[in-house]
Amino acid sequence: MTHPTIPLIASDHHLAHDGLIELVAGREVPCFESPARATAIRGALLETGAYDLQAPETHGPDPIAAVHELELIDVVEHAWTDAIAAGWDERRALLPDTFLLRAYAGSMPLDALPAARHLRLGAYCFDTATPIVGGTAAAARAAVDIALTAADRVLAGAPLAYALCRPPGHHAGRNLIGGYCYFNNAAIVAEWLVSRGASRVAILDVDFHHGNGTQQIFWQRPDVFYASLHGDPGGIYPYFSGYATEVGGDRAVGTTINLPLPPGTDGDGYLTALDVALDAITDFDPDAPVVVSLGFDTYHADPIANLALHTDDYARIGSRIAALRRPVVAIQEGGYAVEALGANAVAFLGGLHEDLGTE
Ligand code: SP5
Ligand code: ZN
Repeated sequence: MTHPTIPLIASDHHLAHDGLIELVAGREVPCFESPARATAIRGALLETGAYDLQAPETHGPDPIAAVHELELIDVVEHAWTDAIAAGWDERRALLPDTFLLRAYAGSMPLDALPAARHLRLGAYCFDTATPIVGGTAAAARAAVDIALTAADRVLAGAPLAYALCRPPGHHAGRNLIGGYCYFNNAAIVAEWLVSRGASRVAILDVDFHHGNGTQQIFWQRPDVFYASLHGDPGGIYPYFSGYATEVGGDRAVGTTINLPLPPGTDGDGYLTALDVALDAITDFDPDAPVVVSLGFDTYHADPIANLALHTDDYARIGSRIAALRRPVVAIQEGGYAVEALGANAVAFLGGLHEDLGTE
């Protein structure tokens, strides 16, 4: 059995999405989502000799607009330049400060917004941890192209391609940014696969956090299955979604499955829940590559999480996903224990690729 190299799609555009801070309970801290994360993963994968580093191909704005509202794209693209034009210091990252909550609107339509897009941020962003700097929009666009290029490689016959996306995407909704996410890379790939002729696409989300954005985007879509394993939102960000009772909208009941995990869940416990998700995907029977939203924040030493996975568990998770016997587009989401990210990516993708084989 031969093992050709695995496409590793990456670019340096993310490096300028830097200098970011976030507010955690009102305290300003360096953003956990840092350029060093991607640098570590890329270095470790290339060191194995098993990966073929490729630049993303430009896919233009249409695939993004197929998933996100134009007004949200406009805010991501222009909040920074509008803030600078208004005199804000360009050495500091931009965060929203006033949020348009459901409770603010009540039954009022409230459809007027400030012309300056930095002043609209709180109508589109749901947390204080999704900062914008000068390089953010270009990095977010590049991450989409990275994900779409990986999907193209799998459509062209590769059993596996890895998209080293930064910023991540699964918290971004149709008209919403948050959780370090601006454009939903995995959702854009799923919609891309549909546009390429798929009638059933499955997304498996193994990031530690619930992918609220992905779930929202496909809530009423019977043709896109969403399965997520994550820390129990009863105590874990994003708090307001990811409960087991959420199973899809009235037009898509059963095509969303949420598997919240208790604190301290280890590799064995994780694999038990993963099997539930994988069986559901097998039953759904996608006719396109499986889209994996891949986070390593399930790691025991992750600074913002509470599960207990170790590096060898990622190899087991990868080979269990390979047992689906379906091609995989793996899209990087979170994971903040920078010193372990490289080894965890090598373990996961190695286990997945080895057991996927090449037919
Ligand atoms: C893509 C992704 O993984 N996004 C996660 C966003 C999480 N942001 C909220 C972090 C809350 C951090 N709580 C810190 C506890 C520090 N000990
Ligand atoms: Zn996460």
